[in-house]
Amino acid sequence: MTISTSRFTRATRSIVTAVLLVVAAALLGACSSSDDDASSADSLTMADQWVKGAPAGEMTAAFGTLSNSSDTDIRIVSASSPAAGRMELHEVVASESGAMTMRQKEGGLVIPARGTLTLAPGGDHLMFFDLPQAITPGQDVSVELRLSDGLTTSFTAQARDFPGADEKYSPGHGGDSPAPSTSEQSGA
Ligand SMILES: [Cu+2]
Repeated sequence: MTISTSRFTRATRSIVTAVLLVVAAALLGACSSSDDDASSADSLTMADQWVKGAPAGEMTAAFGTLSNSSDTDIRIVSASSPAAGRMELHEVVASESGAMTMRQKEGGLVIPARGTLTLAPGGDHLMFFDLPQAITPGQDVSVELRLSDGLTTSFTAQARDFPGADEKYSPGHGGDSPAPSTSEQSGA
């Protein structure tokens, strides 16, 4: 009797130990995979986003508020959209003559740790060039953002009619697109 009890206890103990090991392994696994998932792309969100409607062949821009929920700065290095021939990351600055012009933002768009970056007419924006088709109010436009760590994140913005955001375009210093500025000016 004593022997069988002891055997039973030993067996139970080893089963309990095995179960605990499995549970611990599962918890560790869950833990490490959730760490992997908490990437820069997951920490970046876009709110109140919209795109200015524009005719085919023209340029336009997307705006909104980018939020970074992580403890590290997030840098957007490029953007693309099926609605644009190509895209650039822009800022608006006052030229020597005092006119507001837009140009590529050197180093891209940075959303500070636990902070936000507002993209708005007259300020930073996601620039669309060479629209293959008109963007009409109410239409959904998807945009993909590429981050400095190589990850990407996407958002969809609705197009709206907007009379402003007509800053002239001055190709940025050191830019790779030496197009004559006259052909890049907004015709709106
Ligand atoms: Cu622009």
